[in-house]
Amino acid sequence: MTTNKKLLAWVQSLAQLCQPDKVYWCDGSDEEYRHLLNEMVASGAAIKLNEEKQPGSYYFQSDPSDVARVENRTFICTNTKEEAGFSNNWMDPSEMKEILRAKFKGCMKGRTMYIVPFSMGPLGSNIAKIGVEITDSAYVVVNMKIMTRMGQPVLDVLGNSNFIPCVHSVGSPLAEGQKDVAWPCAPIDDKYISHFPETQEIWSFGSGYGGNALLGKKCLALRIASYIAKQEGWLAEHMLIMGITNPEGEKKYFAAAFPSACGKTNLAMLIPTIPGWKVETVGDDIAWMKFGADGRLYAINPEAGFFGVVPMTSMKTNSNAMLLVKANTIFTNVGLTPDRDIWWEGIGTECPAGTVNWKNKVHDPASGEPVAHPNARFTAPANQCPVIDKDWENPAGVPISAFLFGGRRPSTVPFVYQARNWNHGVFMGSVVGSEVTAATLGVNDGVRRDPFAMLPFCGYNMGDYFAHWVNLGKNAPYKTKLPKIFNVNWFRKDEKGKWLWPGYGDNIRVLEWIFNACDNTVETINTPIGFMPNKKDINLKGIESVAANLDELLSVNTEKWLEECELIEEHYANFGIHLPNELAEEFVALKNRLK
Ligand code: GTP
Ligand code: SPV
Ligand code: MN
Repeated sequence: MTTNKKLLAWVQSLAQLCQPDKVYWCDGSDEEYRHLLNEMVASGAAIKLNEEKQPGSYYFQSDPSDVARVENRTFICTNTKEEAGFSNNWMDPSEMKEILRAKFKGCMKGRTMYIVPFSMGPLGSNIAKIGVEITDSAYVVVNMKIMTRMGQPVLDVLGNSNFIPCVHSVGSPLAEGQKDVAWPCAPIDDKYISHFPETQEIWSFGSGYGGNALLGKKCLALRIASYIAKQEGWLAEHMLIMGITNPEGEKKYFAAAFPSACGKTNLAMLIPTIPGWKVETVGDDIAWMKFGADGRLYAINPEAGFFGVVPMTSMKTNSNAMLLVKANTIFTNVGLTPDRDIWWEGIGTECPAGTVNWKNKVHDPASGEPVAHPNARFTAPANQCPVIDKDWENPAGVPISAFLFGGRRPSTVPFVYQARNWNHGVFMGSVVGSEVTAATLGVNDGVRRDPFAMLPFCGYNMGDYFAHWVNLGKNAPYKTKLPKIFNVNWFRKDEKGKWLWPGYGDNIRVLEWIFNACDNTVETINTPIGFMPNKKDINLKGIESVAANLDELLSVNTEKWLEECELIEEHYANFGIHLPNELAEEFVALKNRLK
């Protein structure tokens, strides 16, 4: 319960607007969680998985049209289009409010309105932010229970203070006596994932999936938070946070920005294939960072759970993720076996006959259709991760030694290189590109630029965001304590399309080099694109056959890089006067070094 007047008045006005049958305040208890899931099992929206194989776990299939974030239906509503920048869909705030008022009017008829108070970041931490999500989806409530700190304890901490209002509806009201479907949602053109950075509000209509609906994640912790962070001088980034300990017992923390479905969760939980090294997980998707009193940059994971890509996860590629999801996990859009267990492509076992695919049809191997949707996800509590870092909930955060940028680049980009200095590192982040993945709908194939992996998540003009990064370096209390910046690429392929690098646990071999480069204990080669390793310093013990690929993995092909520069030119042209001079200068310097 709460006596927060603003909150009470807001809930009342939304109940009037949305006209739900019931209003329910979530307390965040385990009983409530079970109860909601039992209700969804009873209604046919969920299936309880085999208790022996997947204790406490549930299975959902989404509507086939509602399987990922929808970038063309995601809006940043700033006062001017210029403030949103070329990379965001812009709409005038009052125009959008008018559309939303019409959409939300009566949109919860026949449904329950759930009030979900949540904290991004440890409860009561001064870095944390409190939001309240209003939703008509019980699926969203149980996911928010895993992904955030949620319920009455949040209201207790909130007291009479301000919160970030987040309104969500699946956009599918029920007429009198109308039977619900398993996954209600609105048609694609009727979805509105809208953000009002200046007034710090989120309104999401028509989707029940992932970042469209779990509003603490991409909407609050990235789009709204990036806007706040710019004003207040900190960073809200699409980055994993990992602890890495060398055989001598020295520990560092790295934060890495890769676009969606490019390996953050896997890197955060990596199982080293070389002896003596240890990796521990702080977060797998989002990092909020501020300078500490000692001048170092400290990061917290604002989330409390992992919403991870399922396909290709196996005991071989990532046993930590497999152990993480062994119990108390929600699976969305994977396959369901006849004995109510789960199955997906790359799980490492044969698909049992009679397995039902994510579209609820018995799988026909001859059809060529996948069993799991490529963006099928698990939702699992972070504290179930076998390698969760002891400081993952430390409100002060963990000190970051290195930033890693990367994406899926089959050619051109070597598998590791280091920035020459801070601004060069910001330049590297600003030109990150990747092959398009299944994490988003409606984007054409090919390499797309996804600066800092933030293209779909920056709540304001991306050129100003680059300037914020440049300024952060300029104004850092101690320049020498800034994280070093690297670019990595696990996704190089040969002409036949085969991976040149084994990836996953073997990525520790690259992290080892980065760890040593942070301490300047390894010699580097000065190349036109940045500092690179000597071949001998990449530890290939146990994977000697890869040695033949190392030249290719570490090659800087001038011709290809000049082509890359043409693409960067096109990319940079989008920013107009918002492109910081420092980055334009870095680009000129790169071209000169390549000549
Ligand atoms: P989001 O949750 O969408 O932000 O994705 P993510 O960046 O956390 O990516 P994730 O770790 O879930 O990996 C996405 C896909 O890439 C999965 O199918 C992984 O199996 C695959 N993948 C991850 N790491 C590697 C790697 O080192 N090499 C190769 N070849 N594939 C990888
Ligand atoms: C991503 O796409 O980067 C995700 C999944 O982490 S979602 O929460 O749907 O945005
Ligand atoms: Mn992500």
